[in-house]
Amino acid sequence: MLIFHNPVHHAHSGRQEMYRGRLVDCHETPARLDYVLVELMRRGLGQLRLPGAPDMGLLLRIHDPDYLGFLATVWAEWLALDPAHAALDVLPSVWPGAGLRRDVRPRNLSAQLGRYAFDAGSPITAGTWEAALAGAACAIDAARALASGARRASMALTRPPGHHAGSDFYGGYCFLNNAALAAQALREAGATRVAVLDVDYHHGNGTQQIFYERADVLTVSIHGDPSTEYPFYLGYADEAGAGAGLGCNLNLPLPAGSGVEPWLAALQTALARIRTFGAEALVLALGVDSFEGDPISRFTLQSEDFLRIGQHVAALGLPTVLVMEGGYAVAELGINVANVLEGFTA
Ligand code: Q9C
Ligand code: ZN
Repeated sequence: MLIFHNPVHHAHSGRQEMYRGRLVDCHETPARLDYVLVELMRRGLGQLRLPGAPDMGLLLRIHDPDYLGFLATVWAEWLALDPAHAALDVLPSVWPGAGLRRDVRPRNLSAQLGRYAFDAGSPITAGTWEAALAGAACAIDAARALASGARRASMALTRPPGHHAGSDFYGGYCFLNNAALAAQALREAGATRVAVLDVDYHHGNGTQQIFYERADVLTVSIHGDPSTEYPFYLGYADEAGAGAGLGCNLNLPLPAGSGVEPWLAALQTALARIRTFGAEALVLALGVDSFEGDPISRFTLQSEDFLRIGQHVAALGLPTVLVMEGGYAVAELGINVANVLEGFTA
């Protein structure tokens, strides 16, 4: 398996996220990817590749131009406000939420942050854009590596993650939707129908939004019930897609505390839908925060269970792009991700 890894992911390193009235240390850290890379190499599970330049045309078919312009310039704007900002991260503190919803575009930077961010947990740092852009290139290149038909699977090993980012918004530690970019690249390389299977603990709200009205990309997500779990406002079972995309979104929420049995039952439901959809290629949005030891999530999967996930997904027999998403039990992260790859390739 070719593994496109993000060589500049360290450039994105948030300090703190807002949680229950405090700024707490970020969970989404550079060390995460280092652990995965070390374990994959230790087990000989793939060949590393560097991404090429990002295809901005493809990025613009998934993300809004104003949003990309904002991400590209926000750090410079932040510094222009005050040179002392160099030592601080950018976090929003005001939103066009309850009572303020109107389609205006204020010049003020705080106001712009509130338009594009949906939480105060996703700090932007000096290297966020550079890291996210290189990650997008990993996802696109991983998809194109399959399109040649020579290989069964490839991986985009990157951070920041992507599945919470939509066409024109960020949040949940995500800025560019790597899985959506991979799916779009597969479509443009000739796959008539593509499925995105999101197994991260959190609902893939960004991917859902991007493809919600499209019939050519099926989005399926297995996640903690949003009535108690982040991102709370989307991820319910009745969100089925709209317009031409009606029936092409499947949410499989499970109660917090669920273990591997209901999880694997949901996976079988997901795989059956992907088969009836007639997907010709698959993107696996691979978060391993369903692990019992995850500090911010509440499923109870064990490290061995990730082998089975890899085996079941491989049984679809589809060309597959694995895209790294969440997982915050840093010490076990490499083992859990490597187990998925090992199960997949077994
Ligand atoms: N202090 C991904 O897994 N914060 N994003 C939860 C914890 C948001 C997770 C509160 C979690 C986002 C890609
Ligand atoms: Zn997650």
